[in-house]
Amino acid sequence: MATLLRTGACQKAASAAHTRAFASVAPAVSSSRSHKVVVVGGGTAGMTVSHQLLRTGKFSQDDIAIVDPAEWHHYQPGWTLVGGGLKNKEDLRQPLTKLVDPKLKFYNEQVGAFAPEENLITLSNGDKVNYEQLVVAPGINVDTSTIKGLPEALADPKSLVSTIFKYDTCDKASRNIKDFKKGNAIFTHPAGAIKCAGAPQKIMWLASDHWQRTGLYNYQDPSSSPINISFATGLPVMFGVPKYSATLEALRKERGIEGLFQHDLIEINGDTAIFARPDGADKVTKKFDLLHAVPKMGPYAFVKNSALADQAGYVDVDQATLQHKKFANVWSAGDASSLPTSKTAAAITAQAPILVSNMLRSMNGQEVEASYDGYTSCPLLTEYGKVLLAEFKYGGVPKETFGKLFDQGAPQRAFYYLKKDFFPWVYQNYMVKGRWGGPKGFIR
Ligand code: UQ1
Repeated sequence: MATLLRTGACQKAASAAHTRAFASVAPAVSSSRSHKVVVVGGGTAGMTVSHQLLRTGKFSQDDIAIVDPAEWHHYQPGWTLVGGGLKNKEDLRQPLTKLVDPKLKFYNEQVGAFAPEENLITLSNGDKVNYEQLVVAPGINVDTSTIKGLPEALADPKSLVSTIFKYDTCDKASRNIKDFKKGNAIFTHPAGAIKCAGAPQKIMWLASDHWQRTGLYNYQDPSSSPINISFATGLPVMFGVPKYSATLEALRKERGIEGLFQHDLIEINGDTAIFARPDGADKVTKKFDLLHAVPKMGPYAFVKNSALADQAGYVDVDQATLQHKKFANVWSAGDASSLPTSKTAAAITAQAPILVSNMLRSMNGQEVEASYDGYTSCPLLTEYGKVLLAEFKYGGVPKETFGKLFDQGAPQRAFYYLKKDFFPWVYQNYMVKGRWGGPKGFIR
């Protein structure tokens, strides 16, 4: 598809040159690479924002441009379901060229650099693209090389090392869990910011449930089971929100899972996992037979090294308006933003409409509104058939959609079907098209 589009563009350029040759007029210089809005990133945030902007009806053909070098758009929240053997990974991706509305200009290219003082970006092919408004939403880098030995272990088809945080290995996680009959299984969660902070343990809850159902693990008497399970997390607690953390900590104990808190995986060496401890304490080594590892994550270099970044390297936006703190025509949402909330697709359901509304207000000379409260959500699979639907805002304060109907502090069967069936469906059919507002429902 990308090739087709490029061919189309070339043909247009060729016929324009032909016309000019006849009229013997000097060619105009790149006048078309100028847009009202440029959106960097064709992931969840970039696609949702672009299509919501388009659906306001205030933009014409090519007024809005999307920049992304990727061939595929992935539904990443589904990779946990792949790891749990509940979905095929191929069903959770679509060619980006197919998803981008034809009214949008699509640059299938990487960003080289930002020049916010000049209202332009440079693509890695050297082209300059001008904008009136810029949305920066390229996501974060899930960098497997942040753990020594991890890239090699993941690439080895025979190793029982996997991660659901990568398309390439999310199905390996499922195979490893099914093939595993005996030994130490370690599931890790790194120190530092990651996307979907619940996923590292979702895969563990599913694995323990699977092993329990197949007679390889006994919740009541784990020490007599052929499999031992440990959760090694860089954090001091199971989850950042006290209400849900209490439930998850109780569940960990109920299932006899060892909790290794403030253990941050830094290296894999054969069948040994090496963990850093806080405050200069000695490293801890553990033998494993199965390892589910979660890499550290961080901003991409082209964001981190730009004038748009805060100290940590994220796009420095106001936490309530999503407007950049220095450049009033720059906006951000999603994983690349500095918004101090948990990085999820659910968060983008709340962020995107606020970004869109504030950008339009700003273009009309109106004041922006401080309306984002940090809403985010993490549907935590705790077993095959149950999900704990954590929903919260800034400060780790619960903000629950179904609190009147269900106890959201406990895993529920209905939420399992939301996570497994409804969210993937509504995402592919409505959210990427700008027509899903999360807890607020469908948009027009
Ligand atoms: C949501 O809208 C959404 O988007 C499709 C998700 O998918 C990743 C979610 O996980 C959640 C929790 C929401 C929020 C919507 C409701 C109805 C709670």
